Amino acid sequence: MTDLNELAAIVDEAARTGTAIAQLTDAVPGLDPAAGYAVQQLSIARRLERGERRIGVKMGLTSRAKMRQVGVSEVIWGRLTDAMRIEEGGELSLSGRIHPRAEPEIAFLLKKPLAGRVSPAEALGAVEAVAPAMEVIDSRYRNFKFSLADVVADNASSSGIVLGALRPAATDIANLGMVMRIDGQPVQIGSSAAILGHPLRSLVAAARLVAEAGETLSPGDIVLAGAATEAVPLQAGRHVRTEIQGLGSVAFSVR
Ligand code: OOG
Ligand code: MG
Repeated sequence: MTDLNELAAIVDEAARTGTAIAQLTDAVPGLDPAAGYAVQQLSIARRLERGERRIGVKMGLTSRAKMRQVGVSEVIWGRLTDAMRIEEGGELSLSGRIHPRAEPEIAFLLKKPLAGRVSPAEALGAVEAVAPAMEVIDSRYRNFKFSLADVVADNASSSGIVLGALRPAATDIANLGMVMRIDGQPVQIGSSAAILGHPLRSLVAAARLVAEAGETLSPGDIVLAGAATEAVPLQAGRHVRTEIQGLGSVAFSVR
């Protein structure tokens, strides 16, 4: 029998030290997505034991562009901790990271608990604010290659998040143009409509998926809706900025 705790220690150690590893499914071909989520939960427990604090969740593979880029076509989710926060306008260090990529995101900040099967209107009712955001993903697997169970076990490649200024929950986010630039050059252009047709659907899915894991979204939680475009590799010295129509911009520098 596979020891899920052992697998959790492997992905956690890879993330903690920034060391690439083989896909877990190479050694454990029978690892299914449910076991992958169990590994994720155990690996996050290790982070919490080290003093990190849970700050919300991130949804992943909620757009065609993302699914195509990584070759996995299933919506996934992961857990965010305070250690992943990057200050808006601040610096992201490459040290301790393997092959980080940036992607444009929309973030929800919640004011009410949310879990289970909820309507888009109920989901919106739990939102305190929305914000332009970027996520830094850094798969712990060599060459950024993984199966569904692998990426789920690896906490959906979570590595960093940066949030821009908060906007009212009533802001229309259905179809907002977004541009991500590196050193001023556009590297990705997309629309929030690429996120499951409407980013709010991603929050609806988050409520359902966390409930399946016996958890809830809580007041104060951040929920990332998932990238609308492909992610772009990062190099030292670059400035990364995303502007979202009507939401403003968010930026960081890489060192
Ligand atoms: C998995 C994480 C996907 C998103 O926004 O779609 C994700 C990956 O691409 O490595 O964060
Ligand atoms: Mg993402």
